Amino acid sequence: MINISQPYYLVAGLGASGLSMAGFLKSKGKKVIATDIDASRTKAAEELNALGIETQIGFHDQKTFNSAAFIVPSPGIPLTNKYIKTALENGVKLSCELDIFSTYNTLPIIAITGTNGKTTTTTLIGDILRQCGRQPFVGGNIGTPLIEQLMIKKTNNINDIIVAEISSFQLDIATRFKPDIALLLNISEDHLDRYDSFQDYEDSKWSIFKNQTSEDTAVINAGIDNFDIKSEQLNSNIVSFSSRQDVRHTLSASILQDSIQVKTNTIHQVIETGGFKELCGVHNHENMAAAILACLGAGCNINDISKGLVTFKNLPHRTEWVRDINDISFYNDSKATNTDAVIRALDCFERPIILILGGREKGTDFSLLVAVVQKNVKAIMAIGESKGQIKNTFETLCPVFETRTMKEAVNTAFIQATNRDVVLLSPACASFDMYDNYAHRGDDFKTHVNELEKI
Ligand code: UMA
Repeated sequence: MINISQPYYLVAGLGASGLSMAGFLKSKGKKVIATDIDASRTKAAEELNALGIETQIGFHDQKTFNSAAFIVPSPGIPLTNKYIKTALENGVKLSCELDIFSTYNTLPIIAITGTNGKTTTTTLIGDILRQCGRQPFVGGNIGTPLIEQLMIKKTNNINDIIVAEISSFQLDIATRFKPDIALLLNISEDHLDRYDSFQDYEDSKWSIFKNQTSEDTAVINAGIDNFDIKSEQLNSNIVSFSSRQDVRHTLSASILQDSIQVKTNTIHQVIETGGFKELCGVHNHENMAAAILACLGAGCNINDISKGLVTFKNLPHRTEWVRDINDISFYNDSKATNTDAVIRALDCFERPIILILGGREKGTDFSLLVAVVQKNVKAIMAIGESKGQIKNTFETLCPVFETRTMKEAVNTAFIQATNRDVVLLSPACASFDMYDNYAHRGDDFKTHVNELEKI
């Protein structure tokens, strides 16, 4: 029987984020109750029970929500959730990871948001900072909750800066989050199953700057729609980058065909991009430009930054080369869960592409891919729940094969491929119809590619 006589924090959702949060709040002497709708989360519950935290697992109880002092929802639970909505209507207060983190954190923060490239840029900034002799904590939406940094024992805590990947879900309910340096990489259609309109999603992304003052830095892609209007409303010190030649704003970094030109008050440097195999395509050069400007803002010198760029190893599942068989190259881009990410991956190749596309769509408009498919996709292997939709959209442009499994998709792609083709898994969809997550999907792709026999 849950004891609701004392004021308590209700932590809703016991994934990575909720689990850390419940433990942290308890360590701060708060009364905490934790709940998860999934009955299989018993291990998480046992962990919390051992800390003296009461749990409700396998169900949510409206009474427990209504009687809380604060609800701390996991980022994956929208505020339209009926238990949360009713409790808020009854006057219960909302809190969240970013606000609680902001209350206790004392380190400078570099925060990265955008629709695509967040994880690559976050990792790149972490690597460059290490090259510059800093000790970053790299976390947030990338996987390790920020709260974990607050739980590191003082004696072991060597971190001197936070590098945080931030999602729109996290930003939506944050009120106090104030990064010293905030990056907005790009905005394109995504998560339209969660937002009422694209404008709501855009507003969420721009809100990363809302608490910044002129002491703080905003690193923004000036090629983003409405950049001029939106950036004028900010109090931040703005530095911008762009690969588009038509932007009016004075840029601190311009992305040209084979180089990035960095121009600040003190620096005028040209960084050649031709040799960066791990970061192919214009989108990755934009990520590099953003990372360079953020690291300059954090006090790194340009030579150390250049060294960090050269030694950078990208993460798996992001246009990751898997194998060549008879000049046919296989790439795993399972992390591409929206159409813009697919456009970016296709941009890396000048060779004909056989594209493996599909999965669980999120309000996805596949017609956004028509132009790029017309340009250099020679066949599509459609997988998952959205395969019918994919066939309808593309069958007049190129052959579309509806395949039942990843193995069938890989094998059929291999049969269709001729020399110099690229077989690219870049699904534009979430993986949850067939897999636990995008990494599981990417690993499955790699397994079947590695099983292919040379002809
Ligand atoms: N749950 C309930 N009630 C509900 C719905 C869900 O109890 O009504 C429970 C589920 O049963 C589950 C838990 O909530 O146990 C899941 O919470 P969550 O989806 O927030 O997942 P976490 O494991 O806490 O992971 C979250 C981020 N997830 C999302 O934003 C969806 C992770 O980002 C992040 O790495 C992690 O916190 C640490 O900060 C992932 C993600 O997909 C990578 N992010 C989206 C993206 O990048 O597009 C935004």
